[in-house]
Amino acid sequence: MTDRTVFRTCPLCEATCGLEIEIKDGAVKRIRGDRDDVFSHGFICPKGSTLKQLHDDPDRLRKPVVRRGFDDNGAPIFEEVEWDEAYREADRVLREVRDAHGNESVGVYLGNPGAHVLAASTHSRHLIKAVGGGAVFSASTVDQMPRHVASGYLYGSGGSMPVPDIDRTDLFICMGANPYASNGSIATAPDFPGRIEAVQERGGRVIVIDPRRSRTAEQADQHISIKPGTDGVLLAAVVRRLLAQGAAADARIASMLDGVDELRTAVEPFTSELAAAATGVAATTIDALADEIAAANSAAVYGRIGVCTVEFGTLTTWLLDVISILTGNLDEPGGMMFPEPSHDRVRAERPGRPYRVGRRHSRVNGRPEIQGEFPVADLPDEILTEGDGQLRMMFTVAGNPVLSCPDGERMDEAFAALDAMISVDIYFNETTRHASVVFPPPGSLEKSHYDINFTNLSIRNVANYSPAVFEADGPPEEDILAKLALIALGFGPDADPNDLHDQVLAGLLQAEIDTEVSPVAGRDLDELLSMVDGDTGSERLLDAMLRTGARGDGFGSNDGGLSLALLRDNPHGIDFGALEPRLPGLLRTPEKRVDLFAGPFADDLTRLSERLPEWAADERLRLVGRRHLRSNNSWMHNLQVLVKGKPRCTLQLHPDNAADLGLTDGDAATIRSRVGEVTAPVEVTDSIMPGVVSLPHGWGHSKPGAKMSVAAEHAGVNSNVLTDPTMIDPLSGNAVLNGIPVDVIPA
Ligand SMILES: Nc1nc2c(c(=O)[nH]1)N[C@H]1C(S)=C(S)[C@@H](COP(=O)(O)OP(=O)(O)OC[C@H]3O[C@@H](n4cnc5c(=O)[nH]c(N)nc54)[C@H](O)[C@@H]3O)O[C@H]1N2
Ligand SMILES: Nc1nc2c(c(=O)[nH]1)N[C@H]1C(S)=C(S)[C@@H](COP(=O)(O)OP(=O)(O)OC[C@H]3O[C@@H](n4cnc5c(=O)[nH]c(N)nc54)[C@H](O)[C@@H]3O)O[C@H]1N2
Ligand code: SF4
Ligand SMILES: [Mo]
Repeated sequence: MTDRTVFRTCPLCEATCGLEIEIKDGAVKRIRGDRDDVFSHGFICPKGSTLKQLHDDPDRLRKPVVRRGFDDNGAPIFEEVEWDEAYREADRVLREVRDAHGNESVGVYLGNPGAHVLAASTHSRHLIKAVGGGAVFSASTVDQMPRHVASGYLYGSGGSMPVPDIDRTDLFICMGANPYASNGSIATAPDFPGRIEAVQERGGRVIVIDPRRSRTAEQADQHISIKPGTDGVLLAAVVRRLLAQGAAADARIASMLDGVDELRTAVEPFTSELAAAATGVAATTIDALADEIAAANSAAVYGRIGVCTVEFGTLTTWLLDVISILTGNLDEPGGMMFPEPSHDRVRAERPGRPYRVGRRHSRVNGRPEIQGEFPVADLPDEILTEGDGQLRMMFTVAGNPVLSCPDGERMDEAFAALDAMISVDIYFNETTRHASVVFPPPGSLEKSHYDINFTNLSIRNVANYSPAVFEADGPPEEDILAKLALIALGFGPDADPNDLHDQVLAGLLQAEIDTEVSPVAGRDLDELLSMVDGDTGSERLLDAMLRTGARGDGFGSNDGGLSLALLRDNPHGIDFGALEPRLPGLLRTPEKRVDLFAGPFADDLTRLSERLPEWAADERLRLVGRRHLRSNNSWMHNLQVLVKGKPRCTLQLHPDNAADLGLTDGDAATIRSRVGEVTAPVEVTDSIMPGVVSLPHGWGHSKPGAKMSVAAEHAGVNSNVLTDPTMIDPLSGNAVLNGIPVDVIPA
C-alpha cells in the first residue's frame, strides 16, 4: 500500500472534527487536526488521534465470537468462528427462543455509537422492525429523550431540536453541560471551547449553571451553582420574572404561538424567593439572570445532560425553549436555531398531527412508549419478571447497558439471565460477554462515515463524507445489520444482505418518485437506481438521500447540487453557511402553531411546585456525574493513552462535607444509594458545591470474562450501580442520573 494522507471526520463524539491521517507502510503513522476542514479548522481533542490505537487494539474483535455452553464453574466458553457459522448460530438461537416464547420475547437495545455510525443510522430501524417484538430500548432514555419529547410537543417532531447559535450570540447560557470536557452535545460545534471564548472576545457573556465549577464554568463570566435536579424551578422563576417585566415573543413567533396566558398562570407559584430556597441560587441572581436574557441583543439558552437526566428533564428542556420564545431568541440568529441537514427531504406542506406518546405500555411497569421506545431503566424488570411477554433474548447494537444504564448490578443480572443474546460490537465487554454471538463490525477506520444524526444538530449547515481508510477483514456493518434483519424475518442464515439494501433503496426512491414536490417526481425507478453511487448498502442509501434532499442534485435536475460524488471531491467537507430561520416551515404541529401547552406541562409545573418544600428542606447528599476529556462513556478505557495518569474514577466532595464525614483526599469512601453501593477514592475539592458529590460514569471494568485488558487494569467503579431505576422523568422515561440521594461513609 502506498504512503498517503487521508482526511476524515472523527466519529467519537458529536463535535465531528476533521482529522488528517498519515498512512505509512499500511499503518497509521500520525493523526492530527485537518486545518482545512470547513467546520473544525484543525481542532481536535486528545481522543481524536486515538483512532490509531483503537484500530490497533489487540482486544478489538476481528472475528465473530460464539458461546459454546458453560464450563463446570458456570463460566461461558467462547470460540472465535467464521462469519457463516456465526450467522447460523444467530439463526438457531433466535428460532429456539421464538419457538418457545414467541416474538414478543425478543428485545433490542441500541447504544450511543450507533448514532455516529452511518450503517447503524441507516439500518438499525430495519433490524428493529424485523425483530418485531416491540420491546425497544436505547441509550436515548439515559440521555436526551426529554429533548425529543419537548420538541415533539412544541414543534410536532421529536427530531426538531434547536441548537445554540454560539457563533453569533451575545449571551451564552450553558446549563448542565460541560463542553470543555464533552465537546458539546445536541450542539455539534467542533472547538466548542474556542467558540465560547470567541463569544467573550467579541464582548459577549457566558453564564454556566452547574453544581460543579466545571472547566466550562471556570471559563465563564459567571458561574451559578445550583442544587442538582432543581433547574426547572430556576427556569420557571425566570419565566415568571420575564412575563412580569413584559417580555413577549417577537411578532413572527407570536403569530404562531398559543398558550402565553396559560403560562402566566402556571408559573405564578414560582416566585424568585421560593425558587431560591429550592435551588440554592439567590433570588437576586435569578432576577438578574432573567433581566440579562431579556436585555441581551441575542441569547442562546442551552441545556444538556445535567438538565435532561433529572426528574423534571422534559419540563426543564421545555422551559429552556419557552425562555427562548419569550425573549425573541427562538429561530433567530444568535439564539436557538434549527439546522437544516442535507438529507432532509423536500416535502409538501402537510396537515400536522398532535405529538403522541403511549401508543403501547411496557409490560411490567406500564410505562408509555415514547418515540417507539420504553425506558431502559425498566429493562431489568422486563427480563427478570416472569409472565407473558417476558424478554428472553436481546439484540444489542453498539451499547454497553451493563455499565451505562441504571441499576448496574441488576442490569448485569438481567443480561446473564437471558436465554440468548446477539450483539453487534467491536469489544467483548461487560455487556457483550453475556452474548450468544458477537458480530464485530469494521473498526472506525475501516468504514465510511457521514453524520446523518449530527448534521441535524449542527451549529452550521455542513456536509462531510469520509471513505474507509483501510479495507475491513469482515463485512460492512450494514451487511451485519441487514443479515440479522433478514434472519429475524425468517430468510435464514444464507440470506443476501443486498436484498435488504436494494429493497430499502428502491422504497426510498419510489417514495420520492411518488412525491409531487420531490426533485425526482415522476422519474423512472430503474433509471434512478442505475445512477445511484456508493460501494456499500449505506453509501447507496446516503447518495439517494442527499440527491433527493434539500441541496441535492436531483439526479440531474439541479446541476452542481449535492451528491456523494460531490462530497468525495471535497474531502474537507462543504459548508452551507450559518443556520437560517426555519419556522413555520419546519413545524409539524396541527395548524402549524406552537402551542406551549400541547403537552402535559401544566400538570408537570404543578408536580414541580409540589416539590418545592421538600427541596427547600433537603439535607441528603446528592450524587451527580461528570465527564473527562479523555473518556467516552464506557468504551474507550481500553486505550492506554487515554487512561494513563492519575485514576479518574474518584468521588469528588466539598471540603465541608469531607470534614463532617472525617474524610480526606485519597481515603476510600463507600457511596450508598437505595439500590446499591460502591467504594471509590475520595477527591476533596471546592469545585463542587456543598451537599453534592460527583462520580464519573462508564467505569467498573472488573466484571469477569470481559476481554478488555487495559480497562481491567484501570477498572474504577460503576456509578450506575447507584442509579435508582424507579427514578425517572415520567414525561420522557429518561432515567435520573443526576441528583441521586446517597449516603457517603468512610470505607
Ligand atoms: N451515570 C451516568 N450514566 C450515563 C451517563 C451519565 O452522564 N451518567 N451518560 C449516558 C449517555 S449520555 C449515554 S449516550 C449512554 C451510553 O450508553 P451506551 O451506548 O449503552 O454505552 P457506551 O459506553 O457508549 O457503549 C458503546 C458500545 O458501543 C461499542 N462500539 C463502539 N464503536 C462501535 C461501532 O462502530 N459499532 C458498533 N456496533 N459498536 C461500537 C463499544 O464497544 C461499546 O460496547 O451512557 C449513559 N450513562
Ligand atoms: N470526553 C467525553 N466527551 C463526551 C462523552 C464522554 O463520555 N466523554 N460523552 C458524550 C455523550 S454520549 C454526551 S450525551 C455528551 C454530554 O455532554 P454534556 O451535556 O456537556 O455532559 P457533561 O460533560 O457530563 O456535563 C454535564 C454537566 O452537568 C452538571 N450537572 C449535573 N447535574 C446537574 C443539575 O442538576 N443541574 C445542572 N444545571 N447541572 C448539572 C455536571 O456537573 C456536568 O458538569 O458528551 C459527549 N462527549
Ligand atoms: S472533540 Fe470529539 S470529534 Fe473532535 S477529535 Fe475529540 S472526540 Fe473526535
Ligand atoms: Mo449521550
